[in-house]
Amino acid sequence: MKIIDLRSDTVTTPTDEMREAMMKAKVGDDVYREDPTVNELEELAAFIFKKEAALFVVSGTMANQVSVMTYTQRGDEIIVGRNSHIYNYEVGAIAALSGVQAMPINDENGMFSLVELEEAIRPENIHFPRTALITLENTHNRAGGVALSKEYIDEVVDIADRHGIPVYLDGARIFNACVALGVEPSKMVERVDALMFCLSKGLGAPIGSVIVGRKDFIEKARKMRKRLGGGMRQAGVIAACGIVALNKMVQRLKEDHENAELLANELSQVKGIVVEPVAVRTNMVYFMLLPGGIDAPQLAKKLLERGIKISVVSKRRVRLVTHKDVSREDVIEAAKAIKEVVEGSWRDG
Ligand code: TLP
Repeated sequence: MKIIDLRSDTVTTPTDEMREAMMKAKVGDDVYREDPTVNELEELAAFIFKKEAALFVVSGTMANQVSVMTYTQRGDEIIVGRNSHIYNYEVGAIAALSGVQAMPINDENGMFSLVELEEAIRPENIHFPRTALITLENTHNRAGGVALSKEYIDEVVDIADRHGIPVYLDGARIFNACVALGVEPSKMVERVDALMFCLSKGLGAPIGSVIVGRKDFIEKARKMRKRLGGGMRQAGVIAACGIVALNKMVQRLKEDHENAELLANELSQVKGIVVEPVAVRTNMVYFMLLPGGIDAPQLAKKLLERGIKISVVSKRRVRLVTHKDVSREDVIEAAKAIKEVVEGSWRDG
């Protein structure tokens, strides 16, 4: 049976060009910094974002955690969005690994209220932890894959600067944001201290994320990566796919965005579904299933019987993600199947 997998863009498989690049990659021991392909990927990433240096890591989660470890000391506090990946989907790692606590603030549309942000920063007081870091996420996954503007990011940095606090961006899908908004990646992150982006999501590489920032920060992060057991050896074989991802796979993200828009439009006409609106859509569609009809786990089960995979976020909330391995036709087919199952459940119920 043909499978249409809309659970995540993490399910993408490497292109033929990536497989070829893997086979031909020049390699060395990256802990000695002797892997030419890893070095090339890191230099390319630093160049794209116009930052001093970069560090290749195995996953987005490792990138976020290495960065938090590098910026903080035990007992510090970091400001995170209530719906952010760092706070929700990393197994409590900021507490477990860095020994820091979270100050979660509202990020309903992917953005903090600037007033709330400034109030969340701890003043000097013998009782208080130090606010060591402010984290942002762009695109913001749980807020609907919404792309946040450079202007908003800069406003956050203005506040952070006033208090001398670094800003770190979880840019797992930063290229989606840049393509959707037509902004150069280096412009978008011009004022953040550091960021990470993922190669293994919409860009289609099988493994890997890259942290980008100042040279001294990246040097410390390299040591933290080693501490976590993330020092790799002949990693050029995977870095080679990352180079193809950066050179060849960024511009095509707009197809994913068009497919997501199409999906959102089709689903918004289905009885029993409320598609969540976003200011700037990228490659995600979140929707709610109204009480009275089928719920999200049941919908996932019924669709699976037809070869369609979706993400259940909660009992009535669903996420669909478009990516290079789903076509426009697949999206139309999935929307049709969802309509049949959901509207059918209202008739049957
Ligand atoms: N997100 C995954 C799941 O973990 C939810 C997905 O399917 O979307 N930052 C953001 C904003 C992310 O969305 C993700 C992955 C990560 C970090 C972590 O990346 P990985 O999975 O490589 O550790």
